[in-house]
Amino acid sequence: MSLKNHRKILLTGAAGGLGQALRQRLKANCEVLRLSDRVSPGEPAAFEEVVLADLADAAAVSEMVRGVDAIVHMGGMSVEGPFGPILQANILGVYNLYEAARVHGVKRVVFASTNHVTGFYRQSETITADQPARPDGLYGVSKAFGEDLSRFYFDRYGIETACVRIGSSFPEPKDRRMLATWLSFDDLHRLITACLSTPVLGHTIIFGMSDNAVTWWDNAQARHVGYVPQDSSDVFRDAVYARTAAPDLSDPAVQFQGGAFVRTGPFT
Ligand code: 15L
Repeated sequence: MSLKNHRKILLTGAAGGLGQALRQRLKANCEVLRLSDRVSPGEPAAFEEVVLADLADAAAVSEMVRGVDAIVHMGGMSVEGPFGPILQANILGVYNLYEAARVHGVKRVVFASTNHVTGFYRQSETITADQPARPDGLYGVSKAFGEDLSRFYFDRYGIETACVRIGSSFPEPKDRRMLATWLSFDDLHRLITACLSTPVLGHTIIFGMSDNAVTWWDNAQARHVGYVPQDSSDVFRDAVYARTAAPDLSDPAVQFQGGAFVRTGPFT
């Protein structure tokens, strides 16, 4: 099956951790991959082009988006921090992105949301995408804004978006919590590919996780995306247990899905 459903795809946040992991993999999805970030993602390969932009700069974002067929938006703040930078990158930035998508006629976006939109649900709960947001910090609140904004742009302008509530996307799960939240880089790419290629995406929220035995998230409402994970944290389970201490059940980071994010801050 050809994965090349789009001629030119924009990857924002291309210099970041997940951007770098996706850069090679997204080659399979397009003829031309446009890379963007505030800082250089490095020399472009033959199939790549680079357009640098600060997400808070509307004119720069417009040029970044002009001429692409789909957007994989991994840019912005990806951890908790002071409200100023979150406001610029994740709130103003995502507004600038959707305005540019509207103006330039881009019809499909994969938006990197986060599990921290629902971080204050308990680790003993299994939640679905239609349960209310319970952000565990300003970062989670900003991603909840992006989810709502993208729904508005779908309802009013028909721009389809998959909001991918990424769990923990690293080479391996680092701790016991990540046995539930882990998303391998290959599964992240499979998930984005599914979002880019499913015939009708609509506006969809999907939890970004591999096929982990322990999970807190139910993706039944996103079956139409066609994402079938092929990796699992289970193969790391014994090693993770061997190198980590038994959890303190009175610790909020152990009680809530957001882990340590629930006790981060305050920021000034
Ligand atoms: C996130 O949203 C962060 O970007 C990432 O660094 C991890 O901390 C991840 O969540 C997580 O919840 O493990």
